[in-house]
Amino acid sequence: MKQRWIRCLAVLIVLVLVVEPLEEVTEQSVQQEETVLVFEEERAMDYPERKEEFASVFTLTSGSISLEDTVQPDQRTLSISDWPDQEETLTLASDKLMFLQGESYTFHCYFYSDLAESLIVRWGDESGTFDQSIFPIHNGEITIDLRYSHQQADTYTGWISVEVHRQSEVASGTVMLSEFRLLSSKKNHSVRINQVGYLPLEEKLAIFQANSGEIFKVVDVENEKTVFEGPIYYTGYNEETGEVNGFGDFSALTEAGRYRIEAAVNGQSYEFRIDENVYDELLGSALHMITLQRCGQDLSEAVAGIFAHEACHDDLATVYRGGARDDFTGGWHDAGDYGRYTLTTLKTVNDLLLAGWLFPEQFNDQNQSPDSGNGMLDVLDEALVGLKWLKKMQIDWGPEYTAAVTKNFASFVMPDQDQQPVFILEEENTSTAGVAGTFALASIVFASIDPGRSEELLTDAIKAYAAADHTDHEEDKKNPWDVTAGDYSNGSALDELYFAAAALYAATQDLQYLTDAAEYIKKNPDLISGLSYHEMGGYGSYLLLRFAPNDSELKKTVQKAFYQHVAGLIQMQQDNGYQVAVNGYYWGGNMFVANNAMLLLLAYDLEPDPALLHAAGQQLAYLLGRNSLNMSFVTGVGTNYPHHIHHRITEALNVEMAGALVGGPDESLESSAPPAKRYWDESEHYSTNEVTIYYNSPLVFVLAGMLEYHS
Ligand code: 9MR
Ligand code: ZN
Repeated sequence: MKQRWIRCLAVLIVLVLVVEPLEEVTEQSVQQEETVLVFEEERAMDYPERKEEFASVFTLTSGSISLEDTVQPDQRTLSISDWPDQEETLTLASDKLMFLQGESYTFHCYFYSDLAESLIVRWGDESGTFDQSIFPIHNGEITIDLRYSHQQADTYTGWISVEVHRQSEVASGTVMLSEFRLLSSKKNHSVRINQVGYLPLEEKLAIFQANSGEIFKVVDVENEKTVFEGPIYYTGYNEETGEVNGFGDFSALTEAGRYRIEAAVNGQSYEFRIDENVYDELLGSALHMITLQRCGQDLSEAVAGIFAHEACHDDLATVYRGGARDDFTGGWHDAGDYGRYTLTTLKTVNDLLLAGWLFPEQFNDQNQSPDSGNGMLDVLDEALVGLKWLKKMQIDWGPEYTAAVTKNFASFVMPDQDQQPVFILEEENTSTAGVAGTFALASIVFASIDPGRSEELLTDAIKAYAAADHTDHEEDKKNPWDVTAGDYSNGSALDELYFAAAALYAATQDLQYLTDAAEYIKKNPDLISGLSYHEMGGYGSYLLLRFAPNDSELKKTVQKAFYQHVAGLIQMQQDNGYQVAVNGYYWGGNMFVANNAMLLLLAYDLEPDPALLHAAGQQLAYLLGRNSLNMSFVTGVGTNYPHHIHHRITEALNVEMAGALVGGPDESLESSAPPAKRYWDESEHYSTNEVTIYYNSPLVFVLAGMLEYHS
């Protein structure tokens, strides 16, 4: 926390604003707010640092005018010794304000001067002035209550300025301003929180998106009582969102209940809950989303409800090269399309296996997945769907085919209506090495549950590993010319090979695999942390750190790099206005937010440092609504969530599905909005609004981990 304070003190542009959250702003309510919220004596003592910043939020431009500028908490005095040119003006301006469309703002200020003729207050943004008002002052004082109604689109670079014009006869004297307030007219919901809610013991942060005063309060919505008050720590201008962000910490509030947050101009947050069970239902629906992606089996109404359909893609498929026909049914539809891809299936299986292995308690009778009657946890049962298909995709002597796709994406029909023939695309090193890792991991997870299966998995893993060409294949195999289905690029197979070697070591304790793993790391030290379909090193590192002997050089190397990487994530998070470690805003970026959370939890599993757990929770909070879009990126949960996902089944049926994580903002989309806000809840925007099995699988892991570690 200390670190955060220091960071906050460094913030330059801070304007204290006060909100009137419950009613329209009138002069009377302005008066009330002044005494109630910000400038009460005790407040000043509680938050002295913020007070110092207060009057300095207006930047002064004075040209050739000689003056002394005294800044006090709620007062600014300009003692002017020489104002040579009457044409020249003194300007106080505050920028980086956020004006929201349809919102009204009131600027309040007390002003005294013995040399000013008039004041001009302007509102504007980088494109120019929106509105301006002139106040004659002529040697005296004035209290300004100026209202401005913002009808343009939201602005991220708004400003307000006060221009002082000199009287003709006087060239020296005083200008004094105090009681600055900027008030918003109505209650908006711009305080950002995790809309799904918080576990009682979770670290709880709210994010503020405008210069907005010193404190926030948490109100119990049952009785409208304020149950918590805390300071807002400003983190400065956030280029990604175009906002001045700050955060408030209300972790100390642990009592179950329904709450909202209120703060100055920011208004308030949506209602949220604090409860032990806030994530239970979501964990169920996030896993069930993957169940609903199953291919090649009847999904009965009992299992799938309105999403029920008959077995799809259940004919024999044709191996693209060679033309052999065989049974490649099963697995999951990847995403909004009906393709089935090895790499994304591997990632999904890994995440489900790890969730079931590390957090078995969280999956007992918890969700609506079908019971295969094998006595297995539902999450492992779901992993088996992927594993069985991966086995079908393995060529006898070890290599793994890469995809089962139709030549063109299906039209927007239910999967059992998609009659195009399925083709099996060529084996590839990344897929083969990846499947070796995943099968080896599965053999460990199933060792005590189903020893027979575990042994088989290990045999197939060893076979795949032996078949994987142990060189780095940089170039990807692209789809054949006549196949326009999804094309997952991978790059290097080194990370899959590293994962495979680590997992095989963990499964067999054969030291040769450790030696191999060390070789791969040597070739590329950066491969230790990935948890995606194209970078699988993180799975390997977790297994190595868990199973390799302490005196192994490799373990020491990996440990250092791995913990450096997670420390970097925590740093990235603390430097971000939304307290989220986000590597960028691009197609499927939310997967990386979820993966970062997963990696932090894996690190926490190995070394229970609370900072790791807190950081993981902040990632989840971002996904569930605490972001600049004020949007839960998971369908059906929170207050404001996507309604138009890119997903053939839901589009064909014209219904919504719960528990699916969308891709999130994509800065490559053309827009004047800042990168973090380039998101559209429209089904044709597949880069922002598609859902996939492998965005959801880390979400399943993270929800289960949060529940496990906070109970
Ligand atoms: O091909 C897409 C790739 O460039 C993206 O980085 C990736 C993000 O997850 O998604 C790929 O696109 C789709 C794939 O080709 C077919 N299934 C759905 C995928 C997700 O939108
Ligand atoms: Zn299918």
